[in-house]
Amino acid sequence: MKSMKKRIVFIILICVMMVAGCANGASRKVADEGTGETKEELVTIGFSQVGAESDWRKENSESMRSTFTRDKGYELIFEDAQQKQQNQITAIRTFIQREVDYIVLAPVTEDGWDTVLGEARDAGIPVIIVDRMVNVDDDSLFTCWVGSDFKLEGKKACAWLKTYLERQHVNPSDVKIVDIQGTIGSSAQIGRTTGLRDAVLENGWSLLDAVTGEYTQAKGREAAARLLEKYDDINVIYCENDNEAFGALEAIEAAGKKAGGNIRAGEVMVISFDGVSEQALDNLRNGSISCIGECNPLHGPRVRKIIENLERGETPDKYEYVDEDIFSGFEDITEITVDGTSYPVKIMGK
Ligand code: GZL
Repeated sequence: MKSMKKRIVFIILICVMMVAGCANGASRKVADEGTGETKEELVTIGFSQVGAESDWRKENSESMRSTFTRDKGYELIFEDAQQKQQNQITAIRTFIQREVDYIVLAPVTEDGWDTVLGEARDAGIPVIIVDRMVNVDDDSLFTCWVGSDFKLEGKKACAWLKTYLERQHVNPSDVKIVDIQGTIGSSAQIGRTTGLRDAVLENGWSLLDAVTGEYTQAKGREAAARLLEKYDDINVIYCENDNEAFGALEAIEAAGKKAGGNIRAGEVMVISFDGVSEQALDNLRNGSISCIGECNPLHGPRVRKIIENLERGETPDKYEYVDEDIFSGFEDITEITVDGTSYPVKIMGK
């Protein structure tokens, strides 16, 4: 009787565990090598993160950490590369040695990944690219990518700028722009820079100079100060993320100028990207930053959906683009058009 009772209890336990496991949407049931009994195993994810250079990055890291928790059936191994590609390559090799179930890579720049992604493929470990893109000869080196259309972000911000300048009757030949770029060679920098350069050519604006701010406030301030010293006719500073814009605002004030939209009165307009912090949204409300192209950092749930698909043996989309808005504090521009498509502008109330 006893053994029968034990067997019934055992079967009930397995059923409970399987139901609980399904509810989690992760963890795997595996046979214990010793006893042969079924046991739960967490899905292990090795995540190589760029660093902690910006508010966006911190939000992105938090999104990944709060999504891949043990109670949801995951073990997350988080490696911060401090913005160095070699650290990411080392982290990926460590993940391979630890035989993780998935590798998630947020690549600092686009080039230089073919060899290490080949090692991950040879080890049979799926690689999900998140945020920025990798530039590889063979796209079977990664399973899929999820992130932003950075060139569209740049186009939207420049479409807003064009609309604004026309409303203010500013002559295109009087528009003198400097570009504080992101990390050179990163997809976000390449896309936002290209969006600006195309708009400069299309609209007859002047792009006086471009200098990297490495997506940080300190470097953004240094770059803006140098440019304001070098050129006395700058009236638009295009910052490739909010932290650079915060630095540029400090430099504008230190140069005895005023940040704002009234270019004809000598104000310096600041354009930016991300829109993830209250500080950025407050700058929109007080007009010191005129427009922000949204860049959404909340990739944790998106990556989890991809992994759950893969766990079920399904094939995710190779490329998944995130829909994003554009923000401003100037109430009279409520939509912009890019390549024939209209996009609403989210007005940040005072
Ligand atoms: C964009 C992301 C960029 C952000 C910056 O998806 O890669 O890197 O715009 C961040 O804030 O540092």
